[in-house]
Amino acid sequence: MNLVMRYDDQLKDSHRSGLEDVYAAHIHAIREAYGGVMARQKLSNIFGHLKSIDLFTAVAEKLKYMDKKNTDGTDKHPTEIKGFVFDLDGVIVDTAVHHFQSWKKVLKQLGADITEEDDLHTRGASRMESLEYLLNQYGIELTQEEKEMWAARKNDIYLEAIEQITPRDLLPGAFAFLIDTRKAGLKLALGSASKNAIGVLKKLGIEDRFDVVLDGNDAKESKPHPEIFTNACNALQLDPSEVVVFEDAAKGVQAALAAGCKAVGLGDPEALKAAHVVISGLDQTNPSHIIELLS
Ligand code: B16
Ligand code: MG
Repeated sequence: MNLVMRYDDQLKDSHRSGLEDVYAAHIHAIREAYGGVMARQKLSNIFGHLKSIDLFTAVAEKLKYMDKKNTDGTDKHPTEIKGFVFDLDGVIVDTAVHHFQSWKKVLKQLGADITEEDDLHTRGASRMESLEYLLNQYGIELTQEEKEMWAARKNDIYLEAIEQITPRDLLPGAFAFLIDTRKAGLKLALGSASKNAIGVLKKLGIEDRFDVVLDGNDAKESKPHPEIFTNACNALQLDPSEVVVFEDAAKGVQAALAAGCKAVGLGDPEALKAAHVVISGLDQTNPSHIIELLS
């Protein structure tokens, strides 16, 4: 076990699920062998370690399953999926490109040429968090007042870019997927970092399709903080383990996992490798298939 603990930081991205299994099996065996208090003492360093590498929630989830199987003899999967939470930009509509192009124009005015690489850092992050990242990246210093002015300017450019959005701009398969989610009896939420989300949903004609809509006004912290997805689970009255989050941003996937949800990444498998499943778009799958993949 010491060997696993020494190298797991390197393994946790590429072999996350296997690593969780190894820890869960070890903890389970120690509990069986020693019982309550003594087992807790023996395991305290492992628990601390798992928290430090962000695997604690996932391993605890697997343990719940093992404990349940042990006590009632059933092999029922512990986490029946009951709800889906959708990110907006880059999952339902292709506005991610407009966010990036708007930042490009703003940073140009500030004397910097941003690159595609910067998209990885701003995608999914709040407006202010994105600006802070870009200023830091290009060594630009501004007062708080100037930052607010440039953030507002970025938003004006973005709003102008999305002015003409219509239901035709829904990403392929998105509308059908929302309908099928409802038909499958699942609850639906939107969990976007964008303060413009409701306006965009209205332009797309899908503002009534969700049980709950949470946007950039409903969380103080920016993804990868789990707040927006924790709030979405609470609003849906579901345990995070019963919820699947659909995200196009690595920061969003991290936020979903940190909230204890399952994560489906949409886009580049390399950038989204922490997700439980990565697909290229909602047109490639359907709700039942996703549930099957995650069970
Ligand atoms: P706004 P999502 C996010 O939306 C975007 O991915 C991110 O690029 C943007 O900075 C953020 O919304 C804030 O957007 O400036 O409109 O408030 O992907 O979480 O739906
Ligand atoms: Mg997004």
